[in-house]
Amino acid sequence: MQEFIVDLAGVHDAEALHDALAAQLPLPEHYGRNLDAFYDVLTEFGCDWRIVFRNAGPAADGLRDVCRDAAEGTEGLEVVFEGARVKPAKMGHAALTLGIDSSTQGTKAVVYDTGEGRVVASAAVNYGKDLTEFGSPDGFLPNADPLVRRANPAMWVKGLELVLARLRDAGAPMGEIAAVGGDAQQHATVYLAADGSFSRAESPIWMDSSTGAEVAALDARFGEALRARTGSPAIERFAAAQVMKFAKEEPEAWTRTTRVHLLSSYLTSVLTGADAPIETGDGAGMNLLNLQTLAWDEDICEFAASGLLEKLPRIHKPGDAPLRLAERFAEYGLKPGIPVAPFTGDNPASLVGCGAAAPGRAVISLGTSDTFFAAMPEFRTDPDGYGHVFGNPAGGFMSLSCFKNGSLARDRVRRDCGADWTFFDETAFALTPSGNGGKRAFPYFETELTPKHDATGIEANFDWETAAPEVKIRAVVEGQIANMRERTRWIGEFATIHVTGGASRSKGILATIRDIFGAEVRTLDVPDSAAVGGAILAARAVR
Ligand code: XUL
Repeated sequence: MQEFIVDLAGVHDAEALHDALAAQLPLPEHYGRNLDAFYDVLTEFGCDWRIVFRNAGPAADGLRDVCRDAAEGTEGLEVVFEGARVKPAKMGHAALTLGIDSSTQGTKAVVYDTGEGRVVASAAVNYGKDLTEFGSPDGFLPNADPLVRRANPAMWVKGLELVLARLRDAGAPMGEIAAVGGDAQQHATVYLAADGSFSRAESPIWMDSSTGAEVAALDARFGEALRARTGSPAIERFAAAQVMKFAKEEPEAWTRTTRVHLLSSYLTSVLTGADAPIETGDGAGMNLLNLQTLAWDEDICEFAASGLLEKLPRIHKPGDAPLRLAERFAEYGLKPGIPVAPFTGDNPASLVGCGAAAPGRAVISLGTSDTFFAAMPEFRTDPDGYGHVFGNPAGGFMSLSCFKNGSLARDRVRRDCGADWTFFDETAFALTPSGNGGKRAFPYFETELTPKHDATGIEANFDWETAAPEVKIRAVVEGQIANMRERTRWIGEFATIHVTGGASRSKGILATIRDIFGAEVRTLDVPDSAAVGGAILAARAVR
């Protein structure tokens, strides 16, 4: 591996930025001196590069995004920005809040100026690159069984602490932060013993599909009632099935367990130094919460595992008194005692962060999972049983359909085709007609949720091996979006669709969404929409 240290001190505009890049990195002679060209260089030549950027200021904001996207899609490329980004805050700003997003592959934090509606400082931690001691390159522990996806819960605590340290060390105005909020990947469960230690060393995450037998048992016992009460039919990655499997397979550890948290409520507990409640938005993704009464469903709890009801946290209802930040976070410059809004799930937080908390706006988030969601004026479930109803942290409900083969699947196809991201995002679509002459393909590299499908690889209605790369790429993207269209009809029709997440940079994907949904497509200028949603929810906790 070749390592490059690139010093960006004194770089205040694009011209100086590209001068610094060209002077300190082995860029090709024809380097185009723009961020797209830099992205192409990284993805083409960077597979054994480690680049450390020092002293990156606001002029490098676009560079960070490009590097993050390139590193996500290029095996062997590592890019580090030392410290964290801090934009100068305007004088006289309204309250600052902190939003923390604990996602599948890392933790992000933003300091948000609620008066200006803008992020003034941010930091990120990538589990695969920054916390190598946890041996989880993609945010979960490698397992021979592709159905098993688990993570060491201590990694999430470390991610939280490191992201706060990075913000502090970069000079973010920690002492001025008035409240903290945030979110976590949905459905991960954390198990605690009476002394606060982990009674289950490996937490199942949303990608886990190893609970088929438990889902069948829940379905046989409750059938349609489960969907009517909890907003979803029995689902592999939801807490009811996860807990049931654990209690059955490790009865002693289950007996030692006194508390079952979602990752969101566990991180809230860490921040408050107390046993935190579950927020209803994320709590709705457990198959345990009755969404009409917002109380735990006693029958389902009892059926899932004996004693579960007593092991679940209390439920936080809108209007409940805010929680408070624990003393120990003074170490990061934060003021102990400031309000902490209970963390929600990443999708409910994105709904808020994208400005879609009021009904009428649909959001497609293209990330590790692709999700389609919208605020819901009234409680309604998916008749086909694939979609979910979660709580809307702003009040009421939200619908959500989740597709597990998202960005990682697209990247795999790109690499199989030997294509760079420009080819994948644009050229392939310029070379092929909309509709691809009827050629469609579906990527099943992970077991799929919507619709249920084993991890069988590519399924195409044409000869995949001999087809041209551009045909394969359009076939997969059109396959993904057409499937999304079919599976989300129950959510409603939308004249405008907002697209967020890393892959929203792709012109080809945006055009495909426009053509297949027959809707106007708008990209959101909110790169960290979940963390921003957490910060907005924190601001509400102050009022
Ligand atoms: C939603 C889901 C995923 C995770 C990703 O139900 O499982 O979108 O929340 O973090």
